[in-house]
Formats: sequence, C-alpha cells, structure tokens
Amino acid sequence: MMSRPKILIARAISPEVVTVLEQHFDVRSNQDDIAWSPAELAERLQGMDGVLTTGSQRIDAALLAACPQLQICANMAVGYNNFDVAAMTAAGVQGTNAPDVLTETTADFGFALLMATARRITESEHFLRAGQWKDWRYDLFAGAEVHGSTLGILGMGRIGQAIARRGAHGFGMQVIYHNRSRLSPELEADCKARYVSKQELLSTADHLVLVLPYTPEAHHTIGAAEIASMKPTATLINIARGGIVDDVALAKALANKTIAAAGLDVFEGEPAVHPDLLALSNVVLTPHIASSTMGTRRAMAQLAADNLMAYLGGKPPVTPVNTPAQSRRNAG
Ligand code: 8YV
Repeated sequence: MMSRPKILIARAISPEVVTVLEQHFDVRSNQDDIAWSPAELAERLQGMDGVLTTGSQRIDAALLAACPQLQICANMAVGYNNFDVAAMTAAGVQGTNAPDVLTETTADFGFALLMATARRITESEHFLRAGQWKDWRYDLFAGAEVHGSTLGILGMGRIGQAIARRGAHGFGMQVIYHNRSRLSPELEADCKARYVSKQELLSTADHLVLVLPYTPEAHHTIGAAEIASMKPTATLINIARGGIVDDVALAKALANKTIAAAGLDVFEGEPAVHPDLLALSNVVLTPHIASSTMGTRRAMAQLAADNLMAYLGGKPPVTPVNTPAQSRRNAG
C-alpha cells in the first residue's frame, strides 16, 4: 500500500477539520497552538509534503530550501503576504489562500469597527465602567454620523465590495472607492459605488476603510501626508494589514486631532501595538479578529484542507496563488 502524504497543521484549527484531514493524510498538528519560531517550523516540516499555515507564518526561500519535500503551503487566510510567492514559484512549491469564505464575516466586522469608532462605543464604555457617568449632557460622547455620510473604500476587492453594499443599501451612504482597477459598470451599480482618484477619496470620505492587500508597494499607503489630506472629522478604519498605515504618523495625527478617530484591527509589528496608539482614547483597537467567527474560521480551515486534499491527490488546487512551471509534486 502506498504511504499517505504527510502534512503539518502549523497552528491549532477547528477540530472538525483536523478530523477530515486525518482521513486523508498522516497528520502532525499543533493543537497546543504554540507559536513556533521560523527555525522550529522548519524543523517540524522535515519530511512533510504539505503544510496548513496561518497568516502569521512566514514561508520564504530559506524555509523552502530547508524542507525539500514540501510541495504545498495552504494558507488559512485570504491575505498571503506571509508567503514569498516568487520564492515558492521558483522552488516549485504550490501556494493557496482562503478567499470568499470570509468575505461577509470580515465585512461585518469592518462595519462594526466603523460604527464603534464613529459612535465612540468603546471609549464611552470605559467611561461608564470607570464610574464616571454622573449625568446627562447634550454632547456626551457625541460622535460622527454614519447613515447618509460618505463612505470611502481603498481596495475594492470582494471584502471592499461587501462593505460598500452594507454602506449603500443598509445605511444610505454615498460610496466612493479607489482601486488599482475599476469595477465593471454592473458591479459599480450593485455596490452603488463611484470610482474616484486616491486624492478625492482621502479628501471626501467621512469614513475611510482600508481593505487592500499588503504588498511591498502598499507599505505606508497611508502616512502623514495622506492623513493630512483627510477631513478633520473623518475616521480611518484598517482591516487590511498593519504595514499599510504608518502607525506612528497615525498616532500623531490622532493626538493632534488631524482626523477624529481610527478603528484598527491590524498593526505594524503585531501582536505588538505601538504605545502611542495605546495611549489614545480616540482609537478602537482589536486583535486582528475581523474573520473570527467559529463558522468562518472553520470554513477557512476547510478551504485550506480542500486545497491540500486536491493538490496532494494529484488534482489542481482550488484557490491557487501561484502556478509553478515545474512543481515539486511532479518532480518525484
Ligand atoms: C486571518 C486574515 O485570521 O484572511 C486574512 O488575510 O488576515 C485573517 O482572516 C489571519 O491571517 C490568520 O490566518
């Protein structure tokens, strides 16, 4: 009997999906959920044919060279900036991500963060819990209007579009967006979204949501100059990746009230959060949880599992992020 492919599940995932994978593979899993160093990950990957990764695990040329048997890395995330895709392609290693299954859940969270930020929900809760609520005031935690305001979206992929629909259809917002490429007229009509330049987006949005993928070119897309061109009443929401915003410049702008507030689910150098951000009250901070519902995290793991099962079973991957000309799978 042919031996079954060996896979490593590099962080804890929904146990149901571990059970599914165990029916197909020799599975080694990290259900104790230890955050391995790159060297520890490389050590655990010795002899493995596939790996299920999360967005916090770096797959680069050094790791691929150290793990010559590895054929596929299935990321349990839509973003795959943790993959050096060029190095994977050059090494003949397949990469896959987990799009679609998290779109609506992530858009829900983006909207929740927008509303919490605009309406100062966490700040006012801290005030209440601290026993500071003594009286009614006409301007007690007066926030920014959400309904009928202008929603700006930078990065109009699937999640951006889902946020646009919520804003336009649910809250009567005027939706404007900027993206590398324009949506089709049908999609623009569906999202009720108008394409504008980046400059117009920055200067017109009441609430600006960042949902673009992180690439080296996207580093500090929002820095001091961009923040300075936003309205002083505006809110900035980042559910994309930390490096897209210059956190130091943002903290300074929030302290100076260059903009009113920010809602951040992602940070440069996370899980560390810049102390200047932690010191501010006009920012809502969450620990990278936009896709975190039990159902969605299970679906993301299942899609990563589907990719492993397809690829190591000799079929095309379901959601590939590269197409190696010469794959390690076919080399042996
Ligand atoms: C993941 C994410 O939870 O999908 C993404 O790109 O950022 C999150 O949904 C995270 O990357 C862990 O895999």
